[in-house]
Amino acid sequence: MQVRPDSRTMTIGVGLSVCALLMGAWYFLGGSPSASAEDGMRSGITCGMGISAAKAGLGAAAVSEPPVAADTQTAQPATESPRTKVPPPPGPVPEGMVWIPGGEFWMGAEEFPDAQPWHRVSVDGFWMDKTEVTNGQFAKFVKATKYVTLAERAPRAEDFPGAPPENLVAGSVVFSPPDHAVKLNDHFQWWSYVKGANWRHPEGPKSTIKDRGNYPVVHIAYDDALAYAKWAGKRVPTEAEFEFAQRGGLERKPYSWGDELKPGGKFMANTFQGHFPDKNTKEDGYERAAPVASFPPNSYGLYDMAGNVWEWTSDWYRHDYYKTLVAEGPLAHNPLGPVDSLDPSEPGVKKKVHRGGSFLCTDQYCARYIAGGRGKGEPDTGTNHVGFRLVRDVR
Ligand SMILES: [Ca+2]
Repeated sequence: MQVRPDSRTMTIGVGLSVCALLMGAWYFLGGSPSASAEDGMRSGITCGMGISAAKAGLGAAAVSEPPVAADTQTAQPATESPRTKVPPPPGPVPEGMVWIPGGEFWMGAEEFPDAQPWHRVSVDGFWMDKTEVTNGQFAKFVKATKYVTLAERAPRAEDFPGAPPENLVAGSVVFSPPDHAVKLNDHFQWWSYVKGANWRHPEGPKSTIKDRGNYPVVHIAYDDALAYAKWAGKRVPTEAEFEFAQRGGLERKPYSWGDELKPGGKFMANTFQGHFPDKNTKEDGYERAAPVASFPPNSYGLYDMAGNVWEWTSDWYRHDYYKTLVAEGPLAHNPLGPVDSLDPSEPGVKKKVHRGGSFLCTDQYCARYIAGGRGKGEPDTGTNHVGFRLVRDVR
């Protein structure tokens, strides 16, 4: 599999203008440097913004890897959520998966412009990985196939005309928070292209996944997820399948576990607490990704369907897709997403939908741990808060 020249070329070619567009979009959409939580949700910003711009630095903007603080490990006991009645699976349960029965549901979220309007969707039943794919699982795949992820491949000179050869270094985009409060419209303040960052070295070359075998694999590009899926005999879920599974049978609830962010004062997902992006108080126990299944599962038995790391879906991202879908009829069955992609904050950059939010989501900034919240990213770009999980059809 090759690096997609269209995407990376576009990114490096328009790096500075992308930044300008981001800033322009921010103000156009009503944002301000002292954005409130409501601003953060309504303006359409996500905690992934600025990633393209950071990547455009390829080498030139590479920074030393950020220090890795030890997690406080105030472990959350993974107690069960109240379970809805789930029909029995159609056959033997594949290892590590759970049966998602399929059905009809309300899809959307009133908190975000690109997740409106609410609309009726139905999906067929499918198997889904209980957890995000882990480093340990991905290592088995790499050992068996010798697969090399996109972040481990040096960018090709022909894809980046004009870039100095010394800048064409393999790496990936890493969350590198400043040590002081910054304006939330300057994404360069917390995303950096780090030479040598990849799934084996999530925060940079000196970091390691030793003792992180049960953490979600990160720095996974969409094509990396496809390659793993082919090997595993599975596929990337559609956006509708992800949301159906995420909601766990609960109708139009803000969270995959119900109505409250912290029922009984208990954290239900790995998100960001404190002051974004400079001070993570990690009250939930984790500064970055947590081991999978560190928090309670939803009613279908799925872990980390909110927070921890963003997960790829197979749908192209368009901010207006739900409006189009509603115009086509009262019920969409197994929708596959739009045929093209449009993110108004970065027009011309094709993106796939991310789902679930990450350890960087906070009510101060993007809040997309809320059920139905949508993220997006270029298919050739993973970061240290993007991973995946897979589904399998009934055979
Ligand atoms: Ca956290």
